[in-house]
Amino acid sequence: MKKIMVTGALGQIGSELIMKLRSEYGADNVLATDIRHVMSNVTESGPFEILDVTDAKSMHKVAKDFGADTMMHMAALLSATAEKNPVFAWNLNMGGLLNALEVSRELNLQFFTPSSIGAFGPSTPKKNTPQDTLQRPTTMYGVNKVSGELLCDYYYERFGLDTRGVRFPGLISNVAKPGGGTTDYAVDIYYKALEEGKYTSYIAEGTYMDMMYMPDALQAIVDLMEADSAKLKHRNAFNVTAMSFEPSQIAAAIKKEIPAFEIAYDVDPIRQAIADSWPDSIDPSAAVEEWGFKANYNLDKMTVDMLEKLKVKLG
Ligand code: AKB
Repeated sequence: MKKIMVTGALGQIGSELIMKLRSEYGADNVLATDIRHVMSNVTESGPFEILDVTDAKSMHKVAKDFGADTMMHMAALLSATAEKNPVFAWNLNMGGLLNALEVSRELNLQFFTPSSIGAFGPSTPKKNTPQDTLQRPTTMYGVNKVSGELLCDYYYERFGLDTRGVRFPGLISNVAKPGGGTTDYAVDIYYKALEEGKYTSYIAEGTYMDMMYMPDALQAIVDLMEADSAKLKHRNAFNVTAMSFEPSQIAAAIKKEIPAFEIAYDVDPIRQAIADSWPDSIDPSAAVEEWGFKANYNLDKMTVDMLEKLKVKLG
């Protein structure tokens, strides 16, 4: 049985990843770590440790004491927050990743970390963006993500560390809200649809971005980590996506369930500039070919499920 340590366990992905891993591999085999403790399913359903990922010594000790054989490094600042504080973002995103890779090398752990569509930039082909292409991002987050992809490849080539990763699109979930991302509008819109019947989007109509529903994202992580190493030609930064849409299309999908729903626009120039620098849609065929990536949710199916789950959550 695997012994998996997860950093950033109380974040948007971590909150659900921990529960999925605990149900697949056993609660005691999945150690959740985060810089803060907030009483939740994550902290109450299995082992939890406070950990600042910029503290390499503590990270080593926590991983060693737990007897980890796998590291999933999720702690990171998202794109819009990183743009507000680029030096802090560099230190946290790159420092945390380097520490997680070093600890994994020292203890010989299988390693996962997510990259993002943010690793692409304005000169990247915009439509059906290939797996291997031009990457000149113009955001601090993007610079971190490209550097991280290269660093993970380096640890595999140089030290034989079993590093694996995907480029996630915007992730939509009904458990923990994302914080400080550019694609967050596609989560907020569901909350506001139920709470107020309307939503004002900070992303302009016509701005396409890739998205994926959280259950598909979690399954992708498990499938990639379980994949036969010999079949992986790319190891890190696999393009994965389930759908590409722009704000009026998600609004139309919500309108099918809540006919009175209305969308308006009040564009935030910072997040709009980030979105404009990212692809409209990416090509996940390398992930499909090398480890059988598959997404089960399209926009309509996700919308029905999101609204159903959020109705219960919001009461
Ligand atoms: C963000 O918007 O920053 C993230 C991402 C696409 O990496 N959701």
